[in-house]
Amino acid sequence: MNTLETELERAAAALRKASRVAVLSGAGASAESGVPTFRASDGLWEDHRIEDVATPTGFRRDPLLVWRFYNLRREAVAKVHPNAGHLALAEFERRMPGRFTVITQNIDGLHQRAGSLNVLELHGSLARTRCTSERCDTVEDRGFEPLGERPLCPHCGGFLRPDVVWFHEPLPPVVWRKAEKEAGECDVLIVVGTSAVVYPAASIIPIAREGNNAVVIECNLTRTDASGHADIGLYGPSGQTLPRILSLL
Ligand code: BJW
Repeated sequence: MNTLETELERAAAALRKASRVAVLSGAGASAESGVPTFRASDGLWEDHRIEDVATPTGFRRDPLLVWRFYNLRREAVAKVHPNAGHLALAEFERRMPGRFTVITQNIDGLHQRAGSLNVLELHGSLARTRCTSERCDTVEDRGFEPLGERPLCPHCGGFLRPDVVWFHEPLPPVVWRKAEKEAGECDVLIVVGTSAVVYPAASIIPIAREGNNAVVIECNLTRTDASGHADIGLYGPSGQTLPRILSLL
């Protein structure tokens, strides 16, 4: 088994040679900012049933409960800041503009707040609302202003929902097509802070391998479902490992 030092050197060598780099990030990328992950023992799915708060059926059944869940998360995210891992990824992009893409499952906007420009949000955004009335369907960025228990559309009075992707819902098609393209064309894929159990997001990893035979670098606290596809494993907090790769470039 290689040491962390060796793996960092190998990651830096792969990145030095790369012409296109993509990142697949998950909740662990924001953990050091104080945003809870989903599947940890103290994670969001410990206290909430997925079917209640993260499915269209749950929302139809009890929209107040779902809005309470998302409003609490909106308030919490408004108070946190990007961590050293987010900042390192933004710096990578500055060093290879137009050739670096962050494909994120996160809805917290922290990559963008760290300065990343080319960000594809697979699962939507905590800041945005979407009108559930088919005739309206307006999507708006409401930032982190308080939204109330059952917010209504300012344009048509219809019920609003968070503009996020719940289980059994399709990913936004344009975003997904761009993500597939970036993954298929990259020569390095950095997989940061995801358990890689949720699809189709997790299929970005085989897409990158099969597309351009990308070198896959996993940055996580532990091995995951992605580890079998990874060429390089950087096991430790991504707020530490990502800046260390940067310092070797
Ligand atoms: C650190 C760290 C540190 C900690 N440093 N690391 C194919 C196979 C099997 C199932 C399916 C399939 N295709 C579809 C499915 C069904 C389903 C699915 O995937 N189910 C599986 C769970 C079995 N997928 C869907 O339903 C998707 N839709 C779909 O497929 O639609 C098809 C369709 C087509 C046409 C019409 C209709 C439908 C949608 C999935 C949506 C997922 N949504 C959520 C909620 C989003 C909104 C919100 O945030 O509230 O997305 S669920 C939740 O999981 C959230 C996350 O983005 C996602 C992934 O979680 P993530 O980020 O990996 O977090 P964790 O907690 O799991 O992991 C954290 C990791 O960080 C851990 O590994 C830690 O070790 C690590 N970590 N600290 C580095 N400091």
